[in-house]
Amino acid sequence: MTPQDIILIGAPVDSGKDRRGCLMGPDAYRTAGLAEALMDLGHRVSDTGNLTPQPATPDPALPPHVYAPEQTAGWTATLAEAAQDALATGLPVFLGGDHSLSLGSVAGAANHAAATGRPQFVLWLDAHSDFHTPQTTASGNLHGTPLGYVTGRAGFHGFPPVAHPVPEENICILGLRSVDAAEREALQATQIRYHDMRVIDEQGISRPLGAFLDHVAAQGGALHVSLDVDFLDPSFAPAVGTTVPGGATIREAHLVMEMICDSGLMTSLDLVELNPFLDDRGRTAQVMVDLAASALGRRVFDRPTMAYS
Ligand code: Z70
Ligand code: MN
Ligand code: MN
Ligand code: MN
Repeated sequence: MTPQDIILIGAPVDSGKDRRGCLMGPDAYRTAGLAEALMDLGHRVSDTGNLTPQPATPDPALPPHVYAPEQTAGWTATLAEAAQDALATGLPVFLGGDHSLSLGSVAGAANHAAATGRPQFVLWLDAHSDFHTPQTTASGNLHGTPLGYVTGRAGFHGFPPVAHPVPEENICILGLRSVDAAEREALQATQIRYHDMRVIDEQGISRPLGAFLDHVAAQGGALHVSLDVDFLDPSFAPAVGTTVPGGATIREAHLVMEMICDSGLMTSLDLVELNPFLDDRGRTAQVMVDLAASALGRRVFDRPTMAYS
């Protein structure tokens, strides 16, 4: 692929759930050689280091069981700004950090897209739908809410207002196998394209993904990709707090990344939920680095670009 200006942004967000360790994620990606892998592909790579969250105050309108909302609200403001700034000069890769970082990264990407007159699209690769609001979450863990936030669902008291909500029909979720009842009900009332593991088993992963990429291309969209470690099967990506068996294989995940690369549509990327404290000799960090490299041009052989659907 043509060389890109890739901006690595350390986002050691650990406030989206009460199990700690994702704060070590950015350094695990650095240790696993992410920058070097992308430079080997011919890209120009810079690393901004790790961000720190803005101060924020708790909002009494939030349900009391919501965990560490002021930290996540502060991160959201910081990351939205960072995303918008970075997109002006390159392709940001957010080194998480738990999935609550995507409240900010996606909101900021949508702001940039709106400023440049392009529609924003989001590909969500995850075992979970992360479509809760602070009102519907039973766990109180805000890493289960980013898609609720960026689509403009109500109830995010004390969080930055979402200037440019991502339209439901611009979102595709792949890999679902753990969806709470409240999320399922809410999701089914939306235009979001959601595909569980059954669909992937029956149709293959390239069919729903290819249809979505063709749709993004037809609309001239900007594509944010959010890769949760738990999209992958825990047998080879064990470094995650919420392991859900039956996830994507290495081969499926690489195919997804290669198709994203071939589409030429990806404008920003999150790598989230890596908990290095739970890893096995760095193997999950290494898998995530390899997947990012596939999304950004690593190939066994080149193939002609084609439409998928
Ligand atoms: C559950 C909740 C979740 C990620 C776990 C799980 C949410 N739906 N999200 N891991 N990335 O607690 O709301
Ligand atoms: Mn997630
Ligand atoms: Mn998940
Ligand atoms: Mn998780």
